[in-house]
Amino acid sequence: MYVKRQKGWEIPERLATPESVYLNRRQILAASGLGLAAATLPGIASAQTDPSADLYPAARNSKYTIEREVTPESINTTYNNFYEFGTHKNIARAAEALPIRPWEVKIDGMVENEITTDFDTLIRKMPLEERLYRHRCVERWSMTVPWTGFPLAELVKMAKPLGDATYLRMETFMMPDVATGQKQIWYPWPYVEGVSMAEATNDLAFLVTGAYGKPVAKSMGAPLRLHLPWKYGFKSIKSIVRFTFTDEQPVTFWQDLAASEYGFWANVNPEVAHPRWSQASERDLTTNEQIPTRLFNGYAEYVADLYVGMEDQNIYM
Ligand SMILES: Nc1nc2c(c(=O)[nH]1)N[C@H]1C(S)=C(S)[C@@H](COP(=O)(O)O)O[C@H]1N2
Ligand SMILES: [Mo]
Repeated sequence: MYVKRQKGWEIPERLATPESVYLNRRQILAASGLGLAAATLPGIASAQTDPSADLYPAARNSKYTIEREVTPESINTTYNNFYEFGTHKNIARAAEALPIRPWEVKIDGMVENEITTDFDTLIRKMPLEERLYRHRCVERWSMTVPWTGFPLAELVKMAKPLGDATYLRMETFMMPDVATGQKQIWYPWPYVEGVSMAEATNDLAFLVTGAYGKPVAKSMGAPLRLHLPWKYGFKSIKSIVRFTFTDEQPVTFWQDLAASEYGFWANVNPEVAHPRWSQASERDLTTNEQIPTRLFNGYAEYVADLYVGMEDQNIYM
């Protein structure tokens, strides 16, 4: 029996996934003293193996509520770019092999104190919230995602960067035996991304730990990935293990591969074409409709002022 229990900040019923219904059921079972019995049921037992599961769902931040429909979870978890597991979209099964516990996160470079922390210790220090964000891939498709996570600015605050630090470099795991894409040595592994300090501390820059009201799926970058909704999707690095504060602009994975096609800034702009295709429109995977692309993916009011005076720097590529 499924008892309906909804607070204002929860995902509306029409958007609720089977899994979030399931999670509610698990919480009800636990509350009624049936937790032990529940643990013997397959599926429920595996939900309990994620040590951060009790942190979800987090309250939604209504500031970022948007007009588009949330993309069904089944699309978001199975249509992915995650080159570590293959150069096609169908990597979800392969990504299940990624061991996400224990997960060590290193914060180093130009900081007061270098920190190595366990992911579960880190997440419990951070203010989790849910945000609905648009995601625009450079390949001209888009989704709308109910992320859970915390502002990247909170991690910066914890790291106490030195005054000279002007960029934040981020790095994905390196495990070629598990992520066999990393055996393709012509790619510059590990995946690297970077942002300026002004970008890192902008309100919109979000470190994701969850989606759809529970820990984020491995295919989407568990246990910790970035989301920068005003930039092309490749900037939103998955499964991060290292944050390095530096005074040098990092060379990113895609820049290293093809600097003339994928730049450092990569801000969404419908009027600046990719060298091989127009960026004027995108396919919304929720509706399968072709829709116009917006400047900064619709987030200009939050970020346009970050780039004033930088027009000579290819900020839209
Ligand atoms: N480590 C890593 N991060 C990555 C990628 C990748 O291949 N490896 N692909 C990027 C690209 S191109 C996109 S569009 C998004 C896709 O995120 P999603 O699969 O959750 O939609 O992840 C980005 N982060
Ligand atoms: Mo992408």
